[in-house]
Amino acid sequence: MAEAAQQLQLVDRGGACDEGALGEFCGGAGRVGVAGHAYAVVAVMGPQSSGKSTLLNALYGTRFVEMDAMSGRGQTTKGIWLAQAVPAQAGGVLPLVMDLEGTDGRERGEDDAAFEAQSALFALAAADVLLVNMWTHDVGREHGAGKPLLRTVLQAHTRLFAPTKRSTLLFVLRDKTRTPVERLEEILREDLNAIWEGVTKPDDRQDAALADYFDVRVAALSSLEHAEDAFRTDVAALRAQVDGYIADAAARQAHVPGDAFALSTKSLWDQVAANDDLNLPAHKVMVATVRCAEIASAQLALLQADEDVAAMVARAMGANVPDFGVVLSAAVDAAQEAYDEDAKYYDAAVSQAAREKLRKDAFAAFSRAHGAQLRFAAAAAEERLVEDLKAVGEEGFADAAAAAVARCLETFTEAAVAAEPQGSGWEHTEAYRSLVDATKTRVHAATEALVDRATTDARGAVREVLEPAVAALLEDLPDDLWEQIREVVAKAGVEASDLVRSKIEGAGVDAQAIKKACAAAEKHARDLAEELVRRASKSAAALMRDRFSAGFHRDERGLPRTWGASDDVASVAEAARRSAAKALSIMALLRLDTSATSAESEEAITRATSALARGETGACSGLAWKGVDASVVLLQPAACRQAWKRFDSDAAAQVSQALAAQEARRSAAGVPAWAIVAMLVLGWNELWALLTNPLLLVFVAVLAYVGSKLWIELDAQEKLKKGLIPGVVLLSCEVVPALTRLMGEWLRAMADSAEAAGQVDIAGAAGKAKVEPPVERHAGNAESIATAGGGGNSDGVRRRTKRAD
Ligand SMILES: Nc1nc2c(ncn2[C@@H]2O[C@H](COP(=O)(O)OP(=O)(O)O)[C@@H](O)[C@H]2O)c(=O)[nH]1
Ligand SMILES: [Mg+2]
Repeated sequence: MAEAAQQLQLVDRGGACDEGALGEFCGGAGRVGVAGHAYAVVAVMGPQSSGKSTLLNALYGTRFVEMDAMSGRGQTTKGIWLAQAVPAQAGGVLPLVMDLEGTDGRERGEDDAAFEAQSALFALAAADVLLVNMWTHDVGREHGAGKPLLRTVLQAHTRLFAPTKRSTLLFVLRDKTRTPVERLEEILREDLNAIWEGVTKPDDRQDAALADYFDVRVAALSSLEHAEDAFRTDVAALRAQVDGYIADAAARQAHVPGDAFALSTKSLWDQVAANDDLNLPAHKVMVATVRCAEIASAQLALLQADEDVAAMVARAMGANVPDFGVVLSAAVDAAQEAYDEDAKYYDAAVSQAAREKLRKDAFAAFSRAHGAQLRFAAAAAEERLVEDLKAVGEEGFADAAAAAVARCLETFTEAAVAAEPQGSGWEHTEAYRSLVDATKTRVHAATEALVDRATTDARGAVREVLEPAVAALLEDLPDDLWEQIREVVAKAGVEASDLVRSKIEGAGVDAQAIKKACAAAEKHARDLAEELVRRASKSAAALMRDRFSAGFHRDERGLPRTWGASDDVASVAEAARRSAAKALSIMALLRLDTSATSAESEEAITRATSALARGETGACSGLAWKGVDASVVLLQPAACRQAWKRFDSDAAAQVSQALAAQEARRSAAGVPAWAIVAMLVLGWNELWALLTNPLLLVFVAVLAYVGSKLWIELDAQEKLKKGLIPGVVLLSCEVVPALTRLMGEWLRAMADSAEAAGQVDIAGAAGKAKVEPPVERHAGNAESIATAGGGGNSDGVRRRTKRAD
């Protein structure tokens, strides 16, 4: 066995163990670090210079330092040495050989006894096969190096608390004698048993036999010095024997896996050096725990560094990845498998725990991506719901919406489950709950949209019906306007409500919502009417004007009026103004609800508008109508006054025009043409006499003027229409008073003009004004009516009425 072997000073003489060097020793291809359980530790202990190093070197081809035979005996191996030997056959169990500083060293002091005990304990704990190297002649001798050595071994053993492994104690008797090995073995066993009896044992193991813990074997070697060939032959046989033991040990997997050898060995020595009792099972668990965790974290790091996985996770952060769960699960499974491969030699319970932790940690490392996947899944499901809801019609909306929601949740659940590999510990309850809330909101919104559509349609229908109806009523402005508007509004409201109901009832909208939508449609009819009326109230003046015109320019039968000379323009105008005032009172307040106004407030409004008609503006001087809610006021007093003013100036102009037309008619009414012709034919002589006599001419002219005035004053043409005789009778009765009146007026006029001599005659612009009294002129002046206000105006009309009478 001359192959080279790597070796290392595991523990130096100072008792220090270099972990780094040990790690290096174990690492690399073909080293113990990758050997799994296919290695075994063979340690040797024995008296100083008993040929231990020589034996190991011979057995394993190691190069432990031997004492030079020529320079005499002395300590050569310092501390504890470790070498990796070459297996007996390729792929065989790897022997790790440990050479210990010998016992009974004469060159070491008291402290060395402690070191010896520690190294014995260490060797016992670490080795699968412990070679005890003795001189054959020491066997059975009381004072040789044999007994203390045995005691050391067995005492060390008592410090191994409840060891579970059976070690092989192989006694190698050097420089064998003629005494048969069997005999030597017998003596050795006797000695061992005697020492074992004296060893203090744990309470629960008082009856334990030596054989329970050790496989005791004995081998004897020829002397290297005296029979080298025989020595080599014996060594070869011994090697084969030891190879058998270490193969058994490896098969039993009695020690930690090779990758934990450094950790375990270093930890063992540290405990031994600290003089702690060794608990090998606990030590094994510790080593397994550390190593399994290391293996797991190495696999986790590999998983996270995996480019495919990283790319998939990056995609998963930005979009829905359908095979997220599958890919991740496969990756984690692979990591776990790799872990299993590395951790298979370790304590099963420890390994399993670390395995589960690896799975959990692995998934935890991707939990953000999982969260993103859940969000994407929820968003996609919600998007689908929105599309589905859009496609749902009014009929059976509720059922279709419920089905769409179910589909949405199902889609999400499927995606969520797919993104949740077994053992990930991931779940989607929270996301599901949020999605349920979101679906509720979506369905609610869709229902509202449906109701909105129905309401909008109903509104359109209401407007179509209501607008022309109300407009027509406002145009007519009947006295029972409000009653009629209320009727129209109620009808339109019911129609709208029916329309809404018919549209959403089949949708499965709840009764409460239907009721609300119907009420809204009805309210809309009312609001629309209010809007129309409010808008109309802004042109109250125009409404009054129309109403005035209707009364003033048309008679009771609705025919256009022509103003005859005897028509009472003033009283017709007054009646029309009263009617206009009534229109104003109608338009002043909103009476869509019967309870909107009280009898008192109605009366107050009527009083105020009537007063306006009479030309009294004081009744409309307040800021607001007393006892009337502001919400039902269309025209406050000031607005009424203003509207009335605007109307009044228009009305006055109309009255003025009518008066002017009447006046014109009076002027145009002269002697009929036939009379003139008759006069010309019949009275030619008289005419000639008249033309030739100036006095007679003046008299006739005056008579003609007076006659024409009387003709007009008496409205002779009209009276003659009743028949010649009755007409003449009527005229004859009125001639004298009319003449008297005319004479009076002329005289008064003459007196006034004498008084105002030198003053500018305002009425002078009109030639006919010279014969009209100033009062009449004033009343007939449209401009003055318009600017003088209601009082002056009505006064003028009254005076004119008097005159007409
Ligand atoms: N008589 C005899 N001497 C040996 C034998 N093996 C080794 N030696 C000698 O014993 C001395 C000490 O050997 P060494 O291996 O250094 O002993 P260690 O201190 O126990 O490691 C050396 O000089 C060896 O030549 C042997 O089998 N018989
Ligand atoms: Mg040595």
